[in-house]
Amino acid sequence: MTSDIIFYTNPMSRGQIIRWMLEEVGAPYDTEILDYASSMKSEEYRKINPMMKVPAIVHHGKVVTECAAICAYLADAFPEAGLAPRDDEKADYYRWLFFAAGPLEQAVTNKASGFEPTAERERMFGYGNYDLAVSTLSDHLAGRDYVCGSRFTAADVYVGSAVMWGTQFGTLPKLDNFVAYGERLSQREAYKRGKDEDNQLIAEMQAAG
Ligand SMILES: N[C@@H](CCC(=O)N[C@@H](CS)C(=O)NCC(=O)O)C(=O)O
Repeated sequence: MTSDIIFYTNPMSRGQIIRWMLEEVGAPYDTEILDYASSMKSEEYRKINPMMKVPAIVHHGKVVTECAAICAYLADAFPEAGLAPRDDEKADYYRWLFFAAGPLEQAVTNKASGFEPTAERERMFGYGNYDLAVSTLSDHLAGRDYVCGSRFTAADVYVGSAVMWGTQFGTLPKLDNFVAYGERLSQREAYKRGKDEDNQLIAEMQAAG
């Protein structure tokens, strides 16, 4: 181990979000690649994440799991990167970070799994219905470059990943606001570095069979 951060991931996972965030932060990190069937289910890893899922980070001996939490944690832990919210950005930052991790993710994964609540049941689902959750985020992005307005923050790594992932895989509609936001974010050098690294790891894994 050569750095203060250990990053547990698989290149074909939500770990891509955290690699992007780590690249944005610019702090050195050691990567541990876990295999879905074996090392992710090992006793050793279960001590880090009892959910047996990636990603996770260990920083100064503390474990952080959940992509949205890791993004917010890293923004706070490395303030020099300027990705934590200013006071006037906190309302949007927390609101949309939690919106994407909760209601939006549930709306997307439920729909992709072929499940949608009946109109009578919508009130007990945090997202109400898929169309409402999607249009609510799209409307927020209208006329602004980033979640908090004109400045990129850690919230954009998480919300942006959800938007880019969803529009790419067809679980979110290619609305103009989503497409423009995704194009803006994908120009970032840290995003490209993270993507290149994960793509290279995927190619190596596939070559190794
Ligand atoms: N809520 C978690 C989701 C993590 C998650 O579901 N990761 C998937 C990969 S994208 C995983 O590790 N799946 C392995 C499994 O459940 O066996 C987060 O935001 O980090």
